[in-house]
Amino acid sequence: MPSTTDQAITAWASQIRAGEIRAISRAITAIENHAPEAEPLLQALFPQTGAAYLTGVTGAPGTGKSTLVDRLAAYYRKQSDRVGVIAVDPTSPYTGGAILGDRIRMQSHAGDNGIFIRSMATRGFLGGLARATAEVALLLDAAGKKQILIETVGVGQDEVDIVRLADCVLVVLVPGLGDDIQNMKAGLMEIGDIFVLNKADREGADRLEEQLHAMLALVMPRDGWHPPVLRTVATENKGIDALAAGIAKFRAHFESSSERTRKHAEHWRNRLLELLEARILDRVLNAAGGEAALNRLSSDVAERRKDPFSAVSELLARAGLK
Ligand SMILES: Nc1nc2c(ncn2[C@@H]2O[C@H](COP(=O)(O)OP(=O)(O)OP(=O)(O)O)[C@@H](O)[C@H]2O)c(=O)[nH]1
Ligand SMILES: [Mg+2]
Repeated sequence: MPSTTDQAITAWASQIRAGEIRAISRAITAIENHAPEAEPLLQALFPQTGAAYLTGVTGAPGTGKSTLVDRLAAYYRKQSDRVGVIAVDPTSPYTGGAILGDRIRMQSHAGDNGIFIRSMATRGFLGGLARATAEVALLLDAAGKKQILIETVGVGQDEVDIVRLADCVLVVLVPGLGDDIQNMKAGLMEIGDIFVLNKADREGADRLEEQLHAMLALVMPRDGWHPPVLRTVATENKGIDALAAGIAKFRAHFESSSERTRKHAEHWRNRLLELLEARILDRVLNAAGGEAALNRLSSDVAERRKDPFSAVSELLARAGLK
């Protein structure tokens, strides 16, 4: 893209702040592709961020996460909050279906400029999916979305990293599937701030709720917060108000606590380390002949002409870092 001058970035940033959908979409593509203009753009937008509340929605495939997100989004729109939705599609052979599913549901919000929905594929990401999701959340925050909902399938480390980003984490369970709660990732139990018992219209809801309470009794409350179990029937819009109230209660509980500040500082610490790593690598490899020096030193080490520690020192010295 040729238009990466300061002026172009400034103009682009103001379109994003105004909530212009095309400008936002273009920025997400830049973030996904790790394009060079993404960094100055986020830099320009950063001062306008920090007001959004991020809710992560995770759980096994097919538990009704998208339906819940859709209903919560509608709830927040009714409160006049602008909403951003990031659906991180699972790496599965059904990707077409998952994306299509989001599109179909999106239609219920068609024509509403106060909501922005984007699916991100989990395959082939440069620099990590968690990074891209964090940056897209920052972008939507700058675009004035006060509620940001992030849907992920709670399976891999990537998803857990994404969910860590959220201010409030909803873990979605359903009767039948979750009969054997012991099979549930122990990690999920620990990251859940609220447990959503969806498809409560199905048989086995009582049993699942009992099991959940038994398991939760063993989890230490964080800063006095005991994760509640809330029942929903997302398809019938049942329990959504109570769920939104639960999220608001959690938010109020932690608004004043040091936990939230600590969590944000930890997030930025990790991000700064990533950025630092990227910058240092960039300096070393982009210094004149850096790539060639790396190749030459690699052979030297492989053939025992040099030890790896002196080789790294040499690379750092070449870039003026030592
Ligand atoms: N009976 C019943 N069905 C539901 C409920 N909520 C969602 N469903 C149905 O469950 C199926 C899966 O719903 P989705 O919202 O796509 O689930 P998901 O967790 O987003 O699925 P993936 O993104 O593929 O992991 C759909 O057919 C929904 O209509 C509910 O409360 N009760
Ligand atoms: Mg889904």
